[in-house]
Amino acid sequence: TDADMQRWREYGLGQFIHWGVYAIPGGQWNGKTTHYAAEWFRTSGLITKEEYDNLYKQFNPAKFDAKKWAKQAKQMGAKYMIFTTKHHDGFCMWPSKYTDYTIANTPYKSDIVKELVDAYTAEGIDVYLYFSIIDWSHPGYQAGTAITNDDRLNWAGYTAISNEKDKAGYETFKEFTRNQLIELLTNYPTVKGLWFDGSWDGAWMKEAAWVDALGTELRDMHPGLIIGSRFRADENGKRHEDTNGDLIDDYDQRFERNLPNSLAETKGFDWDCVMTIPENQWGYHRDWSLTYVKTPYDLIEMTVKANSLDGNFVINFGPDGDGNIRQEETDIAKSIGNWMSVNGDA
Ligand code: FUL
Repeated sequence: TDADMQRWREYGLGQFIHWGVYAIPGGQWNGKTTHYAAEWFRTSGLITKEEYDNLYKQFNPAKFDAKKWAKQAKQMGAKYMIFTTKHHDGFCMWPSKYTDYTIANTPYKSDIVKELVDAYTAEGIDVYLYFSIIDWSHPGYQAGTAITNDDRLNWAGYTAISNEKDKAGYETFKEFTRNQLIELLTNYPTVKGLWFDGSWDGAWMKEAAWVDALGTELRDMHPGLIIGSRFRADENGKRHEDTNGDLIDDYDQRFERNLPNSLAETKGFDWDCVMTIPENQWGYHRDWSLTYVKTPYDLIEMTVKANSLDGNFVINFGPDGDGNIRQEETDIAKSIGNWMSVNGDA
């Protein structure tokens, strides 16, 4: 609704958190390091699928303290937080009843999504759920694909649904996705919105009408729900531009790590820009010396730029497998908070 979008427009600064089983290897396995994004570790070639798919049996973040994270985010000046409920690997940080590949079957057992929703809400920070359409763990999803360790960047490999068996598999995947989204909104009724990812998946793009209907269904069950533009993509990956004002999208996720330079470029859309601290690493990577690590000044400058062009800026954190936010991120959060407390509208 207008009131919800108005609230969204006034956030200014947000926090993203990428956390999942990929935090256990942290980009390294058997003495080898991947330079590619640590949250894509299942496809790094350094680990077999079997090894990766068993990692969750070790997930037991003893240091995880949702309240501590929420306090830190509050001090930083974040007004909203986006959390990875499920990344591309398909591992669910909540106890989904539609798959066994969830937090409930780890030694940790507790519902991490609930802990975070409660802790951030208590600090007055709005919570949004990141949800990946791509799900490498679902048999129906993979029916139409052939994801090997070699074709990790072959997007086309995600799209080919060439026979009836694949089609039937994809139908079960669509139903699974719908069930999980309904489950999330049912379990966490205070969340404000959904931040989607992976809609570049070719089969999903062909489902625009079904996706629109699902968007309407989700909005009907959760009044005021805000949905990011990556929920839907047409076959060219274009969204707002070609829908003639008939939008199911509330805001545009197009400017990921790529800030616009003028109001003309934003075309009046509501938008946010999500940003990593090191280059190209969203999940925890053990070795930050591999890339340039943004300074607090870099991030504040980007926040100012985004806000001046009517967008929100969202800084990503990647906690480790034990549930620690690394010292560098803690220090950056503190510096940004210092600036925000003087110059932000906190
Ligand atoms: C991308 C993903 O592939 C990355 O891993 C990350 O989640 C980023 C925010 O979106 O599409």
